[in-house]
Amino acid sequence: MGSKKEEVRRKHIRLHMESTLTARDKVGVQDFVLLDAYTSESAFLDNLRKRFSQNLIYTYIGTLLVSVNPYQELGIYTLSQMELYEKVNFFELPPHLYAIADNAYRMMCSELNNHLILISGESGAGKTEASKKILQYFAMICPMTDSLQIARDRLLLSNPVLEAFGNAKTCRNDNSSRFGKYMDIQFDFQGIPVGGHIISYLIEKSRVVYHNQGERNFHIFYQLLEGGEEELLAYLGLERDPRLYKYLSQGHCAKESSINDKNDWKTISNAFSAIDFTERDLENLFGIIASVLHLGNICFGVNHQGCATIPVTHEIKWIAKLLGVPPSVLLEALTHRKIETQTEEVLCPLTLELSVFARDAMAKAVYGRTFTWLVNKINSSIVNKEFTKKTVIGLLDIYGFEVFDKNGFEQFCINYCNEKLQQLLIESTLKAEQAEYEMEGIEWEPIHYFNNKIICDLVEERHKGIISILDEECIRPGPATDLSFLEKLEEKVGKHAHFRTRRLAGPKGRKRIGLMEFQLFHYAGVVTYCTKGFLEKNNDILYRHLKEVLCTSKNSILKECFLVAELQNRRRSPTVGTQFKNSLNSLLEILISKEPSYIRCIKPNERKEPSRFDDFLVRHQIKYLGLMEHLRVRRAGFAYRRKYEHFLHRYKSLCPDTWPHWQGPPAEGVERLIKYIGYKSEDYKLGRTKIFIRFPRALFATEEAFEFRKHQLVAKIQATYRGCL
Ligand code: AOV
Ligand code: MG
Repeated sequence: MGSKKEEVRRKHIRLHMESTLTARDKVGVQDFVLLDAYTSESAFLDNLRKRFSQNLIYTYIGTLLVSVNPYQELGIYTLSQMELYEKVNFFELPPHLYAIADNAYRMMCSELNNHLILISGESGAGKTEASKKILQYFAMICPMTDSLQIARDRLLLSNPVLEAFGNAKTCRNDNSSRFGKYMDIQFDFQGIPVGGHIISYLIEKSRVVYHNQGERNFHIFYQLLEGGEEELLAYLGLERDPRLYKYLSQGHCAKESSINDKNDWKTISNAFSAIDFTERDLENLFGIIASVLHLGNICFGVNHQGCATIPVTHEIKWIAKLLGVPPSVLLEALTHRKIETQTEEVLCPLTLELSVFARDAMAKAVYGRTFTWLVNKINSSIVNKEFTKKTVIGLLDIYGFEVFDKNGFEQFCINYCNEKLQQLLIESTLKAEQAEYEMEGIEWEPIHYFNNKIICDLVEERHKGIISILDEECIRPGPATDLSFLEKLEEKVGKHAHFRTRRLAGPKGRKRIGLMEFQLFHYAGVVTYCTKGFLEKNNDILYRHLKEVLCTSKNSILKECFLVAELQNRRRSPTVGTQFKNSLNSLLEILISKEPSYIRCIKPNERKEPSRFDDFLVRHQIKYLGLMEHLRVRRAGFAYRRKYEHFLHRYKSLCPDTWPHWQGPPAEGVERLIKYIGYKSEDYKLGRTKIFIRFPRALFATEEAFEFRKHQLVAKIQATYRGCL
């Protein structure tokens, strides 16, 4: 393997030393910094297209990796590819995810600090796939002991389980993440992966009870029906055909050719046993999943007083059995509400509409809390408490920016989350770059970029932002509605440059915004949101009566999810919007504290097809991802930087003054060395602690010279050795 690896490296370096147009014409440049017309968006797009057509999906901008979803297996994630990238410098091999992963890992090992790989891009751009591949890379490449193999396997197997419960087919992605996931991979001082920890963010609960045409509910429902053993389905009272369940069939695509539910069921069944789920856990877990399906099939009737009834109790019986609650109490809680007066509790019958609402709220609450339980359970299986001295690499894989024909509260939250990440990326890359030049005393002219803080503020600012306005409407006494919320928005943020409602609609002929809609001018484009359901989803109310029933459940998972203490606490819990805002701000604190690497994913076409590169779509993403600004910063600045000691240590053999030893200060040694090998003055700058190299080409040349020299030296040593014999 060693010599093959050397050969590939050298071939690569030689290829990129080539400045002939023919070579570039064919495969483009591997680093956008090398583009001659680096300020031209068209040149950027051309380069990306050229490489994509050669199945070269990765390109660097300095150390940031741009990835284009190939929508096909390219054979670039094999074990031999992993070995190729192991312990190799960034620029010595073609761009790859593995290079980013390896670099973060080596830095973590040598500097003993925490790292982060931040993957972003819109829905379907390839974030989840990238994060899985990085995890696999660490699992295969890092050193391992027998006793820690279990920890590694659990880490890998937690993925399919979480995807089954947290991912679903949407119009944009057949395996769309419907929750945010931040995972710390923990390493010991030797760089052995010893465990992990996952934090999940806002699962899209509403999907349990409703999804759009062409979409599906969470994968797990279909996997259970398709793959579950006969006895299991009989125990759960389920039929195999998903079309028999109302919660599964609204999208009219329960069976999807790109998804193999049966195989996926096998994968998660194996995973469950590896991550310590007992028979009892699974019985309870699938009891809950089945109950949700039964809940969806409850048919309500109306009695002559206009109140809801449940004429057929088939489903109620099954739910009661699976959740361990008395059927009569459950039936009552689904059709009545308890109203507390000062002296007594009164049962008040619900209308049909309110009963449906109560039923759906129960399904969402049960699923949402079970998902949280699942994450906790996985954490208890993968966290390693024995190792106190740990460093971590964090992996963030969160739902990407989304625009559908109809966008609701969920898209509002998802897109707000993407605004926050964009802000982090802009601030940390552009600001960090600037700070480093300043610290090193290197002159530099700041590059202007769009700072989306203004949009984040519009959404989250205390007392003034959209979330605060929504919260105010949710607690306001009196009849607040989705329309009154919209009116409040108009009143309070109507004049904001990134907000528009129907009253401020554009010139005639432009598509008008509907009665219940508002638009946000996101960094990634304009999105029209329908306020219908905003209040209800933000409030996320589960009637007390139903909560009481769930608190008495004999299902041990539900017992952990619904605690009696919650009933005693009369304080209003924070709204969904505010909780999400707070959890995002904590996430940002976690991210900021780590050394980041960035992967920006691009979706090449809307049809999920291989080899199709839609210029318009890609250009749009280049724009909003801020890739041109990033490139300009990199170009105006310096593509590579090395500490004097490291640079000297590697290349000292190239100069008689520094070889075999340099006794003076490293900075002086580097200066002698680069003068000797002929760096031009415009190629580099010398900072306080580092050498900054403007273009990778200079470094490639040095690397090539180093390789040549190494072989010379080896040959010399061998000759001397032979002479001695
Ligand atoms: P996402 O995570 O960015 O969307 P995924 O990672 O789920 O997108 O990718 C979508 C689909 O594209 C995958 O299911 C694969 O079929 C294909 N794909 C992505 N990356 C690759 C790759 N490197 N090689 C081959 N196929 C790939 V979302 O979760 O919707 O924001 O919420
Ligand atoms: Mg995803």
